[in-house]
Amino acid sequence: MTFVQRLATGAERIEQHLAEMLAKYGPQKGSRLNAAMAHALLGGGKRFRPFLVIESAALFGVPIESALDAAAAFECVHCYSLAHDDLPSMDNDDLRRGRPTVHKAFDEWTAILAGDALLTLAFEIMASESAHADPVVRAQMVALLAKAAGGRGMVLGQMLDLEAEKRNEPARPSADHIRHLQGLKTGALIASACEAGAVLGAASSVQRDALRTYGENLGLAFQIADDLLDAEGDAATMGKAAGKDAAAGKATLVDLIGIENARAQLAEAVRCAEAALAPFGERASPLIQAAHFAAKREH
Ligand code: GRG
Repeated sequence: MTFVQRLATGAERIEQHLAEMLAKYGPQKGSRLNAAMAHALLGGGKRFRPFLVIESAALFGVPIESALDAAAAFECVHCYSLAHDDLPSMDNDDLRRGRPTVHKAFDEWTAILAGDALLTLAFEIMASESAHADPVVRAQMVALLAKAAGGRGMVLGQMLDLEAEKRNEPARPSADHIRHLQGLKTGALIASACEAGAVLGAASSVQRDALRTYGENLGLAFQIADDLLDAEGDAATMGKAAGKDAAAGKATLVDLIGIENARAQLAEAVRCAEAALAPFGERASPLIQAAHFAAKREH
């Protein structure tokens, strides 16, 4: 099975589980809130973060069935963040995953509430007995997800990003500042998804740190690849259709360090991601392929 097939097979499985979780813990079927949450959560997306939870856990012999709840919880947080990121007051996007964004398909207040409900759904799933038999492990997973998503993680990254875009603060962002905000906005959830697999698998602290290091470098590669795609798209169209960040007047890492340096940093991030997995040998092959996949970002 190729990596893309493996990712797609996992995505089908997670899609089914997400639908089950929404039916089990979500608002009444047929209600407007349920429909908006389903719109945000189901029918699209690579399901990359769930894949990372499942494959990281598999390194420690955890079967996919035992990792599905944790994987779904990460995807709920991701989908909430996309629904809110797309709002008129944030990125103001009309399309997501080839379909109207939640506020376009419904309205703004429904999109806000659907996002809120997806965020809390994530924690209900993670705290449920089926997420892990041991309540201590469940509490660790809840804490890991909260830290990644919250005011010292993804939300802070979004805050710094919007401060840069809408308030021009800082006036001259450094490459380090951009890396820091991207590490929080995109990287925190990706790195924690990898670490969550280790927690599910009762990994040693050394193994857990290795998965975290892998995930941090993977997140970095994911984001640099996205910036490069944006920049190379601009170059290819000679500025006729500027990438979203450029159009928003946002400085990207590529603006500050140039395409060649960004490519070099991307290669280095993939190399560090691979190196972190060396102790796991051949078994880490799906995760190594995931790093190369993220670095391509043609998807
Ligand atoms: C609103 C609190 C809050 C946070 C927003 C949405 C977000 C945090 C970050 C994503 C911003 C963004 C568009 C970054 C570019 C790369 C990226 C993370 C794309 C979306 O993730 P994918 O490619 O999407 O995994 P799918 O649809 O496959 O799930």
